[in-house]
This record gives sequence, structure tokens and C-alpha cells, in this order.
Amino acid sequence: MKKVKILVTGGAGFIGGNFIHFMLKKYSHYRIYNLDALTYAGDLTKHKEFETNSNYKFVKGDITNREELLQLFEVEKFDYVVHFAAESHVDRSIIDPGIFVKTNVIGTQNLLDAARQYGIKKFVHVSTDEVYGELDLDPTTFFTEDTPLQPNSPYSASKASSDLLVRAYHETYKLPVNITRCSNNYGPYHFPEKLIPLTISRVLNDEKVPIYGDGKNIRDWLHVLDHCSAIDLVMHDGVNGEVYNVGGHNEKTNLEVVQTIIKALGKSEELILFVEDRLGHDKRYAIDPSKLEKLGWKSIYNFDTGIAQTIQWYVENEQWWNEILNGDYQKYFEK
Ligand code: NAD
Ligand code: TDX
Repeated sequence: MKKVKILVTGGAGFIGGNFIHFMLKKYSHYRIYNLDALTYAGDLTKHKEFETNSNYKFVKGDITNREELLQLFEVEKFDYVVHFAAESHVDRSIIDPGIFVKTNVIGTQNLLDAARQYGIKKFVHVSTDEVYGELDLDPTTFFTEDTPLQPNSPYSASKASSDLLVRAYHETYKLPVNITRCSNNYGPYHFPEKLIPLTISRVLNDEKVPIYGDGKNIRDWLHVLDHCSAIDLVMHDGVNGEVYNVGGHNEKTNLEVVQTIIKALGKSEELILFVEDRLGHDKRYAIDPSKLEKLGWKSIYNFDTGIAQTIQWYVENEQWWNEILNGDYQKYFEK
């Protein structure tokens, strides 16, 4: 049987990496191409078990390199594109916005052009709830797919820009696209610059955990495997041109998240260090996932079980995150 070819961009990162695991374990007739530039956030050790799997192929490449990308599409003739590759960390975007525009906007446009030129069944663009801006603390308000785009950070502005290009390629050229906008993911292989893995790794090392501002900002936590099942569903059944929000109604303040981790690891709350607030820090994110649920999606994880498993994973995989912490990352963290 001819294999269906899926191009996954950013598959050496956190969510793309989990998505590749999820798809290779679920389907035997898909051949996955992992296109990744291996920036500081990319790591291939997570795919070691698939190195000899004929359904998996790593391609080192940069989505901002248009010619290279067109050449790859010319040779491989992909059936699907699932686009994760991005600069993804808000704090880095505050320090250096330029690379966010280059990768997230120009890189996405290059991919859209390649998909248009060579034809595909579906282009899934993985975006974020941050494009909607922030909600106030009223717990009855949620982001829906109709919430206006009001990004507040250079990161979310670059993601919103890429979303608008994806939409335009559907409206103008009838490219079969979907956009997914998910809340904060957590789970295995989460890069330790983000709140949950940063907290777990620092608490395990008895180091202070920086909490921005008063710690009352709220995020809606989604287990990465629930996100993967959502993308799988949208890729196959999403109505062309539609946006789908992904979230599991797991709202927590940052302080609650950090306290949960400290408690689970049997350490003292004296490790908490309140520090200066993030510039433009969004107060609250919360997703209404009912449109995706109507399509057939259901989350499996609640925060209590998901965070317990995630902490356990970090305890058992200390070598993975220690290697990252001992590399160039340290210079960024100090900055
Ligand atoms: P990540 O930073 O862990 O991984 C990004 C990957 O993209 C890395 O492997 C990196 O090497 C690769 N990459 C970066 N620039 C590239 C380029 N120019 N060409 C090719 N590859 C490049 O990110 P993540 O957390 O896995 O996020 C994946 C996607 O999901 C992003 O688009 C992000 O905006 C979105 N998202 C993430 C979250 C979250 O909580 N992590 C939530 C909502 C949306
Ligand atoms: O050291 C920290 N202390 C702290 O209080 C860090 C790193 C974060 N925080 C706060 C800021 C946020 O309110 O914790 C919250 C979560 O921060 P991040 O993990 O940096 O995530 P966030 O900024 O919410 O963005 C994430 O979710 C949406 C991803 O990084 C994005 O890629 C995604 O689009």
C-alpha cells in the first residue's frame, strides 16, 4: 500500500515531538517527515526509538529558507502538512522580537506557498490562544473561535499574523487549511524554560522558582497528548477554512501550579521567589472547546493526573533536562 506522507514541521520540539510519537504509534500507513532547523529548542534524542522505523524520516531544514522548502516539496509530494515550527517562548520574544517575525510569519508564508504550489490534502496550522489577548478574572468568560484577535506580546503578534496569512490562503487560493488554537500545553519533553518544567527541574535541584508578579495570572493547562489527539482529529475531519480552539478547562493560577509541584516533590514553599512581572503579562487565558467537542474530541487528562504523571516523567528523565540546563540555556536564564 502506498504510504500517506505527512510533513511535520518543528517535530524536534515539545509538541511536534509528542505528535510524531502519537502518530507513529497510532497509524502504520503514514510516513512522517520531521522538518526541523534544530534551534536551541530542537532535540532529536526524543525520537531515538524511531531512528530505524521506515515510517519516520528526519530532514534538517529551515522554513525561512524558501528554495530549500520548495525543493523538498518537489521531491516528496506531501499529502498533509502539520505546522508546529516556531519560536515559541514569550519571554524570548520580549528580548528579541525579530526572529519571531522571521520564523513565525515569513516561515509560515513560505510553507503556505509550497503547499499551494505542490497541492496537499490539508494544511494544519498549530496556533495559540494567546492570539486572542487576555481575559479578565471573571470565570464565566472564555475564548471562542469568534473572539477578536488582540495579541499583546511580540510572540502572540507573530502567531496572529501567521494565522491571518493561513486564513487568506484559504480565502484567496482555496488552500485546504485548518487553524488550531490551544491553551498552555504540558507533559513530557517540555523545554525547561517554560513554567512547569522550569519549576520541576528547579525544585528537584533545590533552586528558587521565579514567579512573575503576584502569581495570580491564570493559564488553562492542556496535556500535550490531548492536544495531539485534537490535531489528529482536525487533520482528518476538520472543515476546510475553520478554526478550532483546544482546551480542557483546567484553569490554575501560576502560584497554584508551582505550589502543586513543590508539594508533590515534598519540598518547601520557601523555594518560591516573587520577581518583577513580565512586560505585557496576560492576566488570564481560558478556552471554550465546544466547537472541537462537537467534531468529536474529548480530553482524557485532568490537571491532577496529568501533572502527577508529568512530574514523574521529569524525575525519571533527569538526564534529558540536565543536558539542556547545562548547555547554552544557562546564559539565557541568567539574562
Ligand atoms: P518548541 O519551541 O518546543 O519547538 C519548536 C520547534 O521548531 C523546535 O524543534 C525548533 O528547532 C523548530 N524550529 C524553530 N524555528 C525553525 C525554523 N525556522 N525552521 C524549522 N524548524 C524550526 O515549541 P512547542 O512548545 O512545541 O510549540 C509548537 C507550536 O505550538 C508552536 O507553533 C507554538 O506557537 C504552538 N503552541 C505552543 C503552546 C505551548 O504551550 N507550548 C501552546 C499553544 C501553541
Ligand atoms: O519563570 C517563570 N515564572 C512565571 O511566573 C515563567 C517561565 C513563567 N511564569 C508565568 C508566566 C505565565 O503567566 O507562568 C505562566 C506560563 O508561562 P510560560 O510557561 O512561559 O507560558 P506562556 O507565556 O503562558 O505561553 C505558553 O502557552 C502559550 C507557550 O510558551 C506558548 O508557546 C503558547 O502559545
